Amino acid sequence: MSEPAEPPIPDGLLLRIYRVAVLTRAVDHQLWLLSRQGRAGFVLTARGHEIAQIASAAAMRRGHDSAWCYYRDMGVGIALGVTPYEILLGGLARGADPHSGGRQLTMHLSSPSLRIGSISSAIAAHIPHAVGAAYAARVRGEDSVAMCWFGDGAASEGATHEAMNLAGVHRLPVVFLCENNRLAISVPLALQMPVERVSDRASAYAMPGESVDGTDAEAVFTATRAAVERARGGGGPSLLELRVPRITPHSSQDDDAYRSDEQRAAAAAADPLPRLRQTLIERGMLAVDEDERMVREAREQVVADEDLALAMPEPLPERARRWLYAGDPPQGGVTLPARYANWTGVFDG
Ligand SMILES: Cc1ncc(C[n+]2csc(CCOP(=O)(O)OP(=O)(O)O)c2C)c(N)n1
Ligand SMILES: [Mg+2]
Repeated sequence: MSEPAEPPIPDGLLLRIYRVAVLTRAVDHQLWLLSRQGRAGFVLTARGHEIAQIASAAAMRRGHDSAWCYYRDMGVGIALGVTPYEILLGGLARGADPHSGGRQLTMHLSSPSLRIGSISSAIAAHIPHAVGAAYAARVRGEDSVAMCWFGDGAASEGATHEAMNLAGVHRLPVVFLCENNRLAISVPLALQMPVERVSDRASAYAMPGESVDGTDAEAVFTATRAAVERARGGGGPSLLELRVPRITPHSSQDDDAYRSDEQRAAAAAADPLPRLRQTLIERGMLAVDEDERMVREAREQVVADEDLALAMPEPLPERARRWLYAGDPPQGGVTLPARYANWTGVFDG
């Protein structure tokens, strides 16, 4: 019997992924400028990881499945509906930042309404949380899937193995997505693990493992969709490795001196955005002038958001200890600029 045919990629999805990637890149660019101006304190961005993040997030059910991200997952956040304005409020440490009230580093999202779990600065700490969410879905009889993104460095942490082991034992509905850029700050992959592929580890937890080119939007979406469907249908967890370049230094506080010029150039040459742009142009899904307009509009949108965010007050000192304990309600909701009235990220047809 032949394998059932893979369902086609929904119409227009690649273009929506690209649009969100362009916007993510515009936020990324602006945050680096703000850090160089001394306005944003500590900046970590997604450059090079965007397509892997957005195309995988596009395979989940927004607001139904839960998302467990790490600090580099700006593309996941924007794909799920976090606005650039909110990311800038956080990056500029403004009191109105809905995710942490301006008391966290950039990209430490936390959104109950979007079902995005609180991002942890301690790497891999969120991986057991994702497995807990999957267990909770099982107990409650829900068909939601827990999506968990992390880096290759996080894959070397003990919590990762414990979490994957538990997910494998109970066949929980969780998809593990390792964004493998082969660096943990300055430590190369070969000093973190004795295997070449993070996905090789899947068999130890009795789950399918697949290594995917994380710069290929179609490959990422298709592999993630299969893993999400497997999880939702009771088939248990999966481990996907998304191979990506890290185009920037680890953070704004890092001089990247541990890489050679050739290594940095190779990372820049693997940029997934020009690749997807070229695919869309070749298939007649995007015209060059439309692309230029999209890039310009994204920049304008982000600069306008930056102006608004800069005008917002810093957090009140007397709120410094708030939100630390249960029963301490979050600061009031953020007022979004009108342009975000119908904003739903990559799911916006
Ligand atoms: C438990 C813990 N150990 C060390 C650190 C310091 N640290 C911050 S990011 C990072 C590297 C993580 O690398 P990886 O998981 O590959 O993610 P990437 O930044 O490459 O996307 C380290 C070691 C930390 N935050 N938490
Ligand atoms: Mg890494």
